[in-house]
Amino acid sequence: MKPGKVLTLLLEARKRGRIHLTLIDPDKTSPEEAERVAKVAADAGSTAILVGGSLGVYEPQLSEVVKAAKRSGLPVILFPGNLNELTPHADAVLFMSLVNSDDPYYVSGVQAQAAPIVLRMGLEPIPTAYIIIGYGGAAGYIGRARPIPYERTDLAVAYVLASAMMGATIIYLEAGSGAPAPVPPETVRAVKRHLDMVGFEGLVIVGGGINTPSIASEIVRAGADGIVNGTVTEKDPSLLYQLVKAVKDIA
Ligand code: 1GP
Repeated sequence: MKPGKVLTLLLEARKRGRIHLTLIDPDKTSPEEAERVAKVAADAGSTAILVGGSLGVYEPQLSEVVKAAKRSGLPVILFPGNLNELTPHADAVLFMSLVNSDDPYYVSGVQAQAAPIVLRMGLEPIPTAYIIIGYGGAAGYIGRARPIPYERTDLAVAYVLASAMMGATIIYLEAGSGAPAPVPPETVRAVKRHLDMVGFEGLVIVGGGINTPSIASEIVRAGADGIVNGTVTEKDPSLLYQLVKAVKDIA
């Protein structure tokens, strides 16, 4: 599949530096709040807005949040927890397979349900492998993941390599929203080293529990192309300034 507009934009942004993604959960954020947060994100230098959540999202509210976030001028990418999280108002969708789920529904079942809808909506699908490590949070629980233990870098590498070999363009390493510990930097380092061996040309994005500039910078130094911030965005969007800076300061 030829890279679409939004994926191209992310890949181009990566050539200039690291990527920062601001996550807005429509279950916890009103459209007014989403507009405010997205504007702060744009001003802080975040690369794009992700919109999605694991629970409580329904389409009319999702569409309003997406439309509001788009007023920031940043691309808005859906980060769906299920079939109910699609709207034609977004610019693209992380078309994800939860690779280490024990339930085939989350690996390829919901994708078959979603594909014709994504096509009809004219949404750009960004092929994404979603791999849950450690804590897992709501995404891990709902998605029936068998989270890879934090210390089992070898298992993370195996899932990542398989994802690259199956054609993922984004590999999203997820510790779970609000994770007490993020994906370990050594895992990110090992993942990156192995992806280089197979000539992976996509992006490694890391999320979950990256709550401080020093953790963000450590993860990016380990080789992540970008990070995602959800919880801190909900608590205090002004923290995005330091987080984006920490990410972009790394060459
Ligand atoms: C969750 O990776 C994202 O899916 C972000 O996690 O809420 O912990 O920032 P946090």
